[in-house]
Amino acid sequence: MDFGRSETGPANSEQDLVALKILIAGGFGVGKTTLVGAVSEIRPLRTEEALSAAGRPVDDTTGVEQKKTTTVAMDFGRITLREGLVLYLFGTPGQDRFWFLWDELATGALGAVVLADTRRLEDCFAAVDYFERRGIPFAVGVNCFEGARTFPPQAVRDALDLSDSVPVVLCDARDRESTKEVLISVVEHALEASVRRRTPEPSAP
Ligand SMILES: Nc1nc2c(ncn2[C@@H]2O[C@H](COP(=O)(O)OP(=O)(O)OP(=O)(O)O)[C@@H](O)[C@H]2O)c(=O)[nH]1
Ligand SMILES: [Mg+2]
Repeated sequence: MDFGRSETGPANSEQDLVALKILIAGGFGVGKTTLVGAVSEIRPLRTEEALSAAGRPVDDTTGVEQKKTTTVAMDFGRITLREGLVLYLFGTPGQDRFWFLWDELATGALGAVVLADTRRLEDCFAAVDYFERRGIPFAVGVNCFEGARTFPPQAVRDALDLSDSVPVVLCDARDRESTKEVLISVVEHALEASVRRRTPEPSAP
């Protein structure tokens, strides 16, 4: 699948369609599949498998005890942010044993959402690190589970040692409007980053 600006052909020649690829990443059980399902306008593709007794020692469901399945390849969904601007959402698997899929999923991505749960913030360190190292712009969506203490975005930014330009947005992964806010913030952030990259630094006098 190609992403970016594409000509839509003679029927729609005045209008370009922009399709952007966004990854939804973060630790195990943080709500990635829930987010893609909540916001997608098509029936999301899911690759869920039941959590088994064999995986219990490594699949820590503390805080999400109702969780019965886990993503083993990817989630896929689509949302039209406005006419002519479509986001294709790719949810990553959350467990370390599926890291080998990330490079494939990240190819061609404009940006990423790193979902975080403040009860287990350390679970998203690896995702933050992954996108920082590759220079892929990302926003942090703090999925506010009931019963979890709410921290202001600045406290999460400090705890994750993020630069001031990285958006940190409180959200509810089950709520369409709330997750749309996170997606808009990552698209804006990624577009600003791409403009910055293309604008040459003014040369010293
Ligand atoms: N209360 C509450 N529950 C949530 C929220 N988001 C997700 N859940 C629940 O938390 C569990 C985990 O959600 P998933 O969407 O499967 O998480 P995931 O990040 O895709 O998990 P993996 O793919 O296994 O890493 C599910 O039981 C959801 O119903 C939320 O915002 N609030
Ligand atoms: Mg999942």
